[in-house]
Amino acid sequence: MKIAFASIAYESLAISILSAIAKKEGHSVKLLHTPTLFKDGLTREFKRLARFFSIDSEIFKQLKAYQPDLIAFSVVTFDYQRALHYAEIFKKICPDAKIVFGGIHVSSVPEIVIANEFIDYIVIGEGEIAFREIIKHIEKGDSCEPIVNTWYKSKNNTIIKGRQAAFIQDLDSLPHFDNEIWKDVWPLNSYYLTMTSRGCPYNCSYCFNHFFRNIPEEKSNYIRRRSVKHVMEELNIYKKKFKFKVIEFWDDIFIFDKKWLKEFLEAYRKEIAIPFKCYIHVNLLDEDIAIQLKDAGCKWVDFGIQNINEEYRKKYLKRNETNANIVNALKILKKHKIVSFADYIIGMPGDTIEHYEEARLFFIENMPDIIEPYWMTYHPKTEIIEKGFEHHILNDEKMDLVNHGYNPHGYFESSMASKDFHSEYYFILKVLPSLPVFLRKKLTYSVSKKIPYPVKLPIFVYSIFYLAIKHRSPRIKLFLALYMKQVIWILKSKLFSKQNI
Ligand code: B12
Ligand code: SF4
Repeated sequence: MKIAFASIAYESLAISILSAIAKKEGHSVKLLHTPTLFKDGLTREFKRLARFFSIDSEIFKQLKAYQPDLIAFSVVTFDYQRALHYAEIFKKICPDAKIVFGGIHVSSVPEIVIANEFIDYIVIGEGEIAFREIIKHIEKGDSCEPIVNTWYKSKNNTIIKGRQAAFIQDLDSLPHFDNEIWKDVWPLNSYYLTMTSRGCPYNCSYCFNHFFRNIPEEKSNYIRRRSVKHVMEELNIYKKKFKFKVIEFWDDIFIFDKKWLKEFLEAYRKEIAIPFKCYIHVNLLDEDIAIQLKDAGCKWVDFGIQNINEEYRKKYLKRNETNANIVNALKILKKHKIVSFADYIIGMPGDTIEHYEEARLFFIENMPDIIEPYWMTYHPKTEIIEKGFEHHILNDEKMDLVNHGYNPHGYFESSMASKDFHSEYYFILKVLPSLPVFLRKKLTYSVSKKIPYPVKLPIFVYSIFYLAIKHRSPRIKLFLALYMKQVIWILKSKLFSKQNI
């Protein structure tokens, strides 16, 4: 069977694993990648540049030439509307091809996604087994058998719903990610993305984990990890192939399970020894772990603070760490010279200017290397939605927009709850770590308010680049490498397709 994977903007590990499965079963696989440069959420949107670098018509031509039997999309809420746009056009180009949607957004609002007439199958929860079964189902023809973790439309347009199976317990039973599929469009020689585990031991109210963990009808462990051997095998294969310079482990919490971590980091130090970044939780970090991370090559860690007010954090965000835990983690990281990125959500329901003042003063005393403010985004089926309603930020109409993916806040757009102080504190938190110590106290809310936008913008951009260069941030390298690679690839595709006309 011929399978096309549609990707928008980013490398996706879901596509990598599904592609590996399809190839293992002998199917032919093609990536249809739309880079959407300058409207990918990584930069501000620049409409003209985005139009210039669009390769939609080339993608449509490639699709027409390939004529797949199945076209697969993996979507988060952020790109759901864009995915629908492409799926509708793809179906017109290849009316006989089946279209399948999977991913976090689909798993949170399946009834909304299946309602699109051009979508044939949707997958809820984990997709590896379902994907194999969908391929078989298409090969068989008009069977009406339910498919595990899948909803599909039968010939008379009724929706057949399969049972929600237990989570895959043995992650080693899965093949390695098929990274080859990205080699033309993603800078694999500079940045390598992977995951060693699935699930998170925590349950924050704004995160997908708390609904995703409850999807299966059967009881099964949500938190699972690949064996050290399985991960090392993958890293060794791709290290040789791509010679990447940085690895980012995207596990929700990389440092859970001390025993596994120790074994892994020892093997990693001996066999891979490439600088890496990972995600931690301050409650799990101790001196022992920091030393092991550092010895193995960990240069950067990222963790969530999200709101500095302990009571708010506990009640609204369901995060139980104390500020003392945060201070302790920052001290350990500083001592072992591991760069700390602290995530902070701006514009949460019911947050107050006093919380931000508390945060400003806290950071002046306990400064992470980089503070990453993110605008609050409500994602379907997350618990924080209740608080959005309570604080009159959300209502049924707005919730409907959220569920349909019309709330796409990238890194630079303010959220629907924005009050004027939110933008000021977004600016303050972003630039604070880049200021000389004596200036930090001076950047108060009232000072920030007086700085005009044309002055603020260069300070903001300077801070991003200054801190990125100072701490050799892997993201900025990825960003530059990605844009360079994709621009070259786009120009080549345009040239190549013109020659073919
Ligand atoms: C790595 C990562 C990124 C990376 C890479 C993104 C990518 N597209 O892979 C980067 C930094 C670019 C990123 C950016 C963003 N991210 Co992000 N990211 C993640 C993270 C940590 C891991 C994703 C991953 O690779 N998982 C591993 C794969 C194997 O799992 P999976 O995607 O769930 O796929 C499985 C199933 O869902 C299913 N499946 C998925 N797709 C398909 C398709 C088919 C056809 C089938 C059959 C099955 C199937 O099968 C897969 C295997 O079992 C997740 C959290 C998490 N733990 O999943 C957040 C997460 C996906 N990100 C999130 C968000 C909000 C964002 C941003 C919007 C942030 C922002 N403000 O800009 C952007 C959006 C970018 C985008 N368009 O994807 C949210 C999404 C919530 C939502 N409802 O949409 C998540 C869930 C985290 C959270 N807070 O809850 N992210
Ligand atoms: S710790 Fe991070 S990944 Fe885990 S539930 Fe909270 S926000 Fe989600």
